[in-house]
Amino acid sequence: MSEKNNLSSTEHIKMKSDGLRGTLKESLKDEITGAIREDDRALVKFHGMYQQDDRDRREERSAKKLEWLYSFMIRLRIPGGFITAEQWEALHHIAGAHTTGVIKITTRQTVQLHGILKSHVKPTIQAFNTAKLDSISACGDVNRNVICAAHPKFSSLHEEIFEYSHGLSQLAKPKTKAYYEVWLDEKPLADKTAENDPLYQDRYLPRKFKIGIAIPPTNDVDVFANDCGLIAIEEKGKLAGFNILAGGGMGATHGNPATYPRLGTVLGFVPAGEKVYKAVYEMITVQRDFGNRSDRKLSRLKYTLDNMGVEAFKAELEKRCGFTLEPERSYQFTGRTDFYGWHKNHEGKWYYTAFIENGRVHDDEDLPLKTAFLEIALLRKTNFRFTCNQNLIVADVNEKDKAEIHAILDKYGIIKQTEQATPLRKESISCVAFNTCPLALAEAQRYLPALLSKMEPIMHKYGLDDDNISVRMTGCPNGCARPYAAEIAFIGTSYGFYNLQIGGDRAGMRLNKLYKESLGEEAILEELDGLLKTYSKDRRPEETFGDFAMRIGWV
Ligand code: SRM
Ligand code: SF4
Repeated sequence: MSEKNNLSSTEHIKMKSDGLRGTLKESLKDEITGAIREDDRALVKFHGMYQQDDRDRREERSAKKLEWLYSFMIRLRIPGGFITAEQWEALHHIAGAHTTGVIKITTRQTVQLHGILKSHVKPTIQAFNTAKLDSISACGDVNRNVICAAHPKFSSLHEEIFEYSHGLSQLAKPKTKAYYEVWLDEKPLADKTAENDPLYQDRYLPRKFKIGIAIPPTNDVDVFANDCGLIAIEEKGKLAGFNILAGGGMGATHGNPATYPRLGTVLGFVPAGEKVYKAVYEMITVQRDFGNRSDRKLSRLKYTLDNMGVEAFKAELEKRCGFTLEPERSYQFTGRTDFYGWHKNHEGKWYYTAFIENGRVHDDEDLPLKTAFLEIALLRKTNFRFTCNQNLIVADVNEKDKAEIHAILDKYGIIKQTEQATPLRKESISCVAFNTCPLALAEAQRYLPALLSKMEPIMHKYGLDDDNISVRMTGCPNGCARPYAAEIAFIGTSYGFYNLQIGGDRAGMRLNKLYKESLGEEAILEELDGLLKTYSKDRRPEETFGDFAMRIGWV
């Protein structure tokens, strides 16, 4: 069992938190500061929020002897990334009233709102609650937003796996009613035994836990990057069950070789139904009981799995499940790209996937995305789905309404933007980084678009305009844009400098490797020019950049 001595400070905060309540109510009332008490900063994450500050303004504030400009980021729990038109409308107005105004679609199929001042946090949560949206356990040492293949074009399997994403999210939702008391002013329960939580007990998990569900041949969820991944297996047109994998995770720390990104290991097959829930639940309990609780850098499931060994981990899981996993069934992934543009599903409903660069939905002078999607939402003829590539699907459109929706998308330039963005850009992802992420060492979403504009002429020069090489950028090695699973990755080392990693495959089944350390823009472009030139000349037919990089031995 895990180390009981030498628990990390977060473990103590959790244990004495009175079911994640801490002193949050008192912290919120304190008008002297825009921040909350230190212990509450750890607890508020379990409620889906992070205390942040505007990093662009730190120096100026410090010079004026003012405290940093604190605000909060709220991340919603939206399993499977589905919301209704009514909910989109609410999200639009909440973003306008309390936040920077940007609706940020994340790499885990949900949204974040930034820049919420302390006094606005409660009204924001209450407004979300009215719209039947919540942020419970969107962050913290618990199971996070459960992601699943985004596009309903995959026939009835999609509907079923979407149900699993909801079921699993519910199964692993903490039992504490703290969220309802602190943010929604509900009265404490007279009988606290309803809060007894057999899954999380009083210490919750050693670290965050992530579940993703993919439907081959598309790996749009990057299933191997999750602590627990489920790969849907279709047999005779039906969902037979899932290959279950464990131990995916991207986070690493520069200069700490004990930390590393890892792709999940397939443990076996579980038939559809109750056994799937049991297997996932017990995987969480194994991590709860065996995960490292003293060093948070080494506490994710991937380290638990590697410390125990895959066979011992599997044996423990099977013992707790009371059944053995069947041998893994065959599957094949071919890519991770979203299905841009219009596509019809098996029921004749239409779906439009709009390219949203870095997931930032806002009103740009040339591209008023928020205005456009609000206009669509107000028609009440669609739903909306978020993708793990940070894009937005206008969903469930009837044939008779398609022309009307298309006209709105066209009027606001979304069709043009989605059709005309290069495949390189449409395949790219970056994390948030500056100005809100406290861990950022370098820019990401504010810089990648400009870097791509400099890469595109190089791609053009070598006849690679149609090549959708996957490019991912993060402002630090934590891996929020899953960069280690990209063909080309830029991982921030310090302001303006990035490690250049190459050699991932297109389906997210192989990690890339470090090619050159800490390059500035000029050096990056010079390196890429050389690499892309050789790739364009010497690659085999159909060979992708990542495969070529590995074959030729660049890394
Ligand atoms: Fe992440 C921490 C943003 C997906 C690995 N991530 C953070 C924080 C909260 C910084 C912090 O701890 O204070 C970032 C907030 C930035 C901001 O200002 O908004 C942040 N992560 C994001 C998002 C918004 C990136 C994006 O641009 O889309 C993604 C939100 C996902 C969601 O909706 O839940 C996001 N983060 C990921 C992913 C990708 C995934 O899950 O598929 C990963 C890699 C997979 C994994 O977990 O290993 C990821 N985030 C991390 C880590 C490294 C964890 C580790 O095991 O070492 C951290 C740092 C930490 O937890 O200490 C982190
Ligand atoms: Fe912040 Fe690093 Fe995650 Fe980017 S990868 S959002 S810089 S923690």
